[in-house]
Amino acid sequence: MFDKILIANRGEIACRISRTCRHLGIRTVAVYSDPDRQALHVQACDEAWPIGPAPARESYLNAERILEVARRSGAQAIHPGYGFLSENAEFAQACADAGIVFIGPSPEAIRAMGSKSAAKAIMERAGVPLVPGDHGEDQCPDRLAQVAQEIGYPVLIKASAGGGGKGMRRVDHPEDFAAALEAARRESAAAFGDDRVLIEKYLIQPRHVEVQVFADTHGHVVHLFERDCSVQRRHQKVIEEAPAPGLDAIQRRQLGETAVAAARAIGYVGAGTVEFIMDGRGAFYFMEMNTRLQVEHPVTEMITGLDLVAWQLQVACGEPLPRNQEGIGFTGHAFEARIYAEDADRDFLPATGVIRHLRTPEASPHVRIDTGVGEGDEISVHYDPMIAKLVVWDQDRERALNRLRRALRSFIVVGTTTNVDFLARVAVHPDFRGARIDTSFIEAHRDALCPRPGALGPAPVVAAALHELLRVEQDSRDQAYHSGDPFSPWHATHGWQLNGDGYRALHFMDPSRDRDLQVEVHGHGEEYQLTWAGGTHRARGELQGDGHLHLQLDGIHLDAWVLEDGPRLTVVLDAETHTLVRHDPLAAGMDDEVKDGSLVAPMPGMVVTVHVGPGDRVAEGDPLMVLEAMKMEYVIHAFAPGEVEAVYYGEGDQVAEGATLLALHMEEEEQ
Ligand code: MV4
Repeated sequence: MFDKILIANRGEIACRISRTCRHLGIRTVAVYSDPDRQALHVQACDEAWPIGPAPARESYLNAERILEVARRSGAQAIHPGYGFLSENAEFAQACADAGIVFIGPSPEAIRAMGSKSAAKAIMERAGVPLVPGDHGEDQCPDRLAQVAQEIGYPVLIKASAGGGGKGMRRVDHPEDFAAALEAARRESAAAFGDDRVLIEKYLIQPRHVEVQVFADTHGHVVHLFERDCSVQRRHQKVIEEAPAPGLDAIQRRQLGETAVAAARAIGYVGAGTVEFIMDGRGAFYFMEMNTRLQVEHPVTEMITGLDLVAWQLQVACGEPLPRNQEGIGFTGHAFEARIYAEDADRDFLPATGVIRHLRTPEASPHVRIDTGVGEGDEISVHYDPMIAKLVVWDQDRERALNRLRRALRSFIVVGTTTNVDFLARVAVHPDFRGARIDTSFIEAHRDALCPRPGALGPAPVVAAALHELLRVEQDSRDQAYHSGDPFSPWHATHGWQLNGDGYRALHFMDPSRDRDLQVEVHGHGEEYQLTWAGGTHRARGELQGDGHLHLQLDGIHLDAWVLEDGPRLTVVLDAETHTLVRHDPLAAGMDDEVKDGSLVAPMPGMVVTVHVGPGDRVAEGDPLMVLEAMKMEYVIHAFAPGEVEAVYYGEGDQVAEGATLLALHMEEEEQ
């Protein structure tokens, strides 16, 4: 077994790999970019080496620097994790050339699976079922149109060098085929430098079911059952589960054996994932093979009880697989929810920020949290905005899903926007609970999963008000205790006044509803009476130091979390997160975020397309500019009809959140 391994990654996967290495007594070398100097993965490893500035292409993708660190630190192997260099055949080759073991498949296997059409041709020869279609040997438009006719519409035109949904076009009618083919070719050439395409029968609302496979250097190949990853958004997995619901033993065995055949077909070594799409009848077809450990591997580990990173290290050492197929079973059901810094209510815009508070559910044999960030860490634009993976297991799907819901309720992040509420809404959705899932799930249930904020109920307002009132009481008690005159009436906080019943006013803003809340407080000993537009309510509570608030609202006992981040109060109640902002009348006038007539960047990113120039007339909703951040694109639209006065950034420019991008002279309102 290795003595020392360099982990060429960051965040949760780097922490996760270091855990297994520690269990196996293997020393670990971390690499870090400048902003990651204090990161958890650096603290988790035995030594840590700087590899460059923040941008990934100058740090975690800096193959030469990483190899140099491996040589100088004496690491015998490099584990790439996922993403970054994990599927880079040149890097795998460079490791081999440097006599350093690359924990993963051979460069040849990575290359073979890198081209969609080449992979499909190999799989076809191995008898792996493919979606009816053509793999693009002959790129003649007439030939491709004939293939589309033969397989029947709707068809899908896919870029051979594409992946992750990029360069795909659905065509429903023959008369649209030629134009769609041209457009798909142009897009593919622009995105991948290769305009070859393949044509397939379009499967309506398929499921994404993938099989974990493992192969060693002695010819043994096994599968570790399947995962269902159908709940995706823009080809980004959101919640994964194992095993796939609704499969019978025969389907499960067929899937596993087919995936093993696929791995054998390319002489695969190491951990791999064979991805299939499955139609409503349960027929499944090879989609692609990933030659790395997947983000969602923990759900497989939870149902099999196996450590897949340990297997990777053993295989890379030339050891045989620890189990044969008969020795691999599974029990129960597991889910993984990916907790991201993103705003589900703003089309999943990536969010950034510093994590002020991070509260996670208690870990147990049922609940596992893989994370690479802690309080004080920044979620930046440079890397994937993943905060953590919440993984749960129980004896069956129903119980596991209930655990997921409970765990999401006590997963609290303050300091950046997260998708936790969105995940909780997926977990409670009746179709998800009923395992009525496919790749269209999120779009099909968008309104339920990303509801417009409803009316703000009394509980979050009462929780915020009690937090303020109890904090004032606590501070006054502290002051009285430390003052020379603890019983002075100046320390009283119950609002009593000489003539009449004292009362105070609390002023909050509710930014998601653009509302002001004036709460009138009548304090009577332990109990308060709170009045605002939401009515009058009796309230009392006990505030713990960590923000946990046990409250009684009109006699009903509730538990809430109220966490402060400057003037912002994050109130978490019954799996819903509310942000209220304490209004400080002394604070300088809040500048409007959007200066009239100008459009600001909603997030940091890079300008990829500018559609307009000064003098152009635009209608409301016209696309003006496209920004890219975290591998996704966001269109900036005209918020009103008018004329473009100025464009302040061009294609390729980096912009900070809040940067003014364009100035728009709005048409005068009709009188
Ligand atoms: C398909 C398909 C329907 N029919 N192929 C999306 C990206 C890549 N993984 C392949 N994808 C698809 N290929 C045929 N012939 C539907 C998808 C698809 C999809 C597949 C898996 C997971 C999520 C998806 C979301 C949209 C479309």
